[in-house]
Amino acid sequence: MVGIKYEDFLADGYEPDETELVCEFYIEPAEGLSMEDAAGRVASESSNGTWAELQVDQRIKDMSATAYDLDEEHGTIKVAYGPELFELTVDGGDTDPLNGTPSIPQILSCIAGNILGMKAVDRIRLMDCEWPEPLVEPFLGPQYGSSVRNEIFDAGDRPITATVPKPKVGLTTEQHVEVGYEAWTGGIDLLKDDENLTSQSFNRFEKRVVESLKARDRAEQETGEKKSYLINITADADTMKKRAEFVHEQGGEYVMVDIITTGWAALQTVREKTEELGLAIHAHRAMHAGFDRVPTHGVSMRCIAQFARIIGVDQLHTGTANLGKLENEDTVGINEWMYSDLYGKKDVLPMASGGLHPGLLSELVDRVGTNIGVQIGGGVHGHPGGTHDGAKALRQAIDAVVDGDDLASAGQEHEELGQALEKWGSESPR
Ligand code: RUB
Ligand code: CA
Repeated sequence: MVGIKYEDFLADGYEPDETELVCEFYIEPAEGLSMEDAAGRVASESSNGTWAELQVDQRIKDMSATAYDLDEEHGTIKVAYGPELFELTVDGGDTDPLNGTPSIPQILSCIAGNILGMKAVDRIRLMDCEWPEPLVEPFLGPQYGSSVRNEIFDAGDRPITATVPKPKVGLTTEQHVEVGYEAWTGGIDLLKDDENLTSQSFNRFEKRVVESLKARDRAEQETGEKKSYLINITADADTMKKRAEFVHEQGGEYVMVDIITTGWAALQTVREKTEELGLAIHAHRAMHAGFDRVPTHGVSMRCIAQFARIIGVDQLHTGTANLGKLENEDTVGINEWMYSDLYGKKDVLPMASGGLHPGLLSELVDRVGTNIGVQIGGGVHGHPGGTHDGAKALRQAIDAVVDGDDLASAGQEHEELGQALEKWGSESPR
């Protein structure tokens, strides 16, 4: 038997092998503790150690995580976790509920579990992960990814556009459908339910799906363009499966899930279901800021985006590169990660949303490019001419930006865009 205590979880100059999950943490050791003291505690508590020294056999000791690359100046450490710490499929075979099913919840209970509340660190943030192939491979990953721009729409090289009716809750089904129809016929690709609209008394899910998809069909016929609807199925996992089936039966192409509030386990369940049904998943990240807003603590949006991609959402809100109304963490870096190679898994289409309007789109595309979705609520429905004109203005702005025209001259050519620019200029709202 050998002892394992906090110091045993540190290895200067450690070089992880390709099967290990490497996590980068920012840490602020508590008063009286060194960086080494804190790093050893983080690696220990997130793998197989605890505050008391344990006597274990060598096999167990070999499973311990290893903290290394301590950087006092930037407050960062790396911790490497071996594959035995995680649940994989048995012998690389199919998932098996009783024996081996890949699980983001189980991974997070290690790498972002108790350690976030340890007294040994005043602050700790999971900043980034380097994922080994054996851990990623058993997950489905995205079914479409950014190819939805051309598999579901014929968007060419332009961002796809979406709008969420405002007010976000309160509209009756009829009012909601009417807003959708106006938006689609004005030139928008996607109608989107808002994050807190599911099936309240004033706008039930079943009727909204049926009526909205009828309006979608009319809008498609009138415009000759492909239109779709991001239908919020957020609920408990069983209900989401039933709602996804209903969307499919009614001819929908997408479901929308509030991935943080519903949870990673439920998202995995939905992802399995959408594989069977061929539906794309639009991921809304409401509540992410509870984890990632304080830059020195919690779990970064970059990591949240990684979990979402590994499970397999097709579109994810990643911010607006600091334009608009909400705080953003490194949208550009997160988007690059979402497009990057991940053992053959599909990419994810980043959605820019939150306080956008047509006057911001030129700058947005400069910052994040055109392989994105642009989602605008107030900046469409608050147009002086209403939703239909707001939708036209959004489309005019997108087309102008993609053609390399400057927005001001496009605004002189197109009345609706001109009105939007006059109303909102090119400033971000607060
Ligand atoms: C946008 C909206 C979106 C959030 C999401 O409305 O309600 O749900 O902005 O933000 P509006 P994020 O266009 O009126 O601001 O993409 O940052 O998660
Ligand atoms: Ca919203």
